[in-house]
Amino acid sequence: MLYSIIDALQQSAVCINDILKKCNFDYLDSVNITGDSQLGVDVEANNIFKEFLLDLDAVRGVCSEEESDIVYKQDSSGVYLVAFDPLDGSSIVSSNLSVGSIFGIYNKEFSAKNLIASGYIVYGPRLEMVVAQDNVNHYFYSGEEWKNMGSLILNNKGKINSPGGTQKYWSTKHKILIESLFLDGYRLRYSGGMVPDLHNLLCKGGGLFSYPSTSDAPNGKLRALFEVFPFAFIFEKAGGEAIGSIGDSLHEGLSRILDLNIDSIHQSLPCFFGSKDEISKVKLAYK
Ligand code: P6P
Repeated sequence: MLYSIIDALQQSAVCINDILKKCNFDYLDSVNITGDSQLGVDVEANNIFKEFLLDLDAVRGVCSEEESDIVYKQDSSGVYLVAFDPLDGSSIVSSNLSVGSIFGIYNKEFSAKNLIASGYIVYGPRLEMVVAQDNVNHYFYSGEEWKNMGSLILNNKGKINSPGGTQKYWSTKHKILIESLFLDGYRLRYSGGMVPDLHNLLCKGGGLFSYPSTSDAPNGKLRALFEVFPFAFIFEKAGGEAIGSIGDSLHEGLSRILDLNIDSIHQSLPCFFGSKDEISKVKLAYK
């Protein structure tokens, strides 16, 4: 049953990849439920995912960054719910940087404990897809078929520092943490696209990606159901860790993201993804 969902996501990826190669990147007059401006291709990608996924018997409903509410099928016997960010990184696609789609497959309920598989698609020099279940499997599209490139595994300690959010609004402890990694020789890799930035970490053996609570965004920016939970699942399956907090992380400790509960489907949270060594440094800095 899960295979039919992965197959539908792969077909969606090929369609969206084709559109990205040919479309203009004009903004629409509309914004989505979280107030993000929308490109025409955001809406097209959203419709492609909905069409392929809602056509499956296994799928009972979907939840998207571009939809205000969960879209349930009438009279469905399906048990799976799919949350997705159809095109993450609209703000950088007009600069022709790599962007991506993110998905999480939930069993019966949109909650971290019910997440059973997740992954993402990278629209880059090559069309690639990563799917995490027991392992983190990496594929590329040859133009005719999806070829398995093997598994992605994180080292215990990496070399990349990928710090998100506006530095002017970072807390003092976050500034000290990020600076300490640079003083330790970590390399800055940050494009502003969650998918390519985290894919880079996974492909290059690890490090730290952070999108913290900031004074201008106390609950972070990245959304739990279709961005943070899927990547938390992926990083844990790749041998790393993912921590964050629901609420004001400036004053509360950080917890394992997949133990957290959300109050609304578009809720965002501060998040840290990385190799074990770097995540232990984050826990210390935020103690
Ligand atoms: P900032 C893209 O808009 C996005 O949602 C993620 O893909 C990315 O990680 C983040 O925002 C970048 O945000 O504030 O660092 O530019």
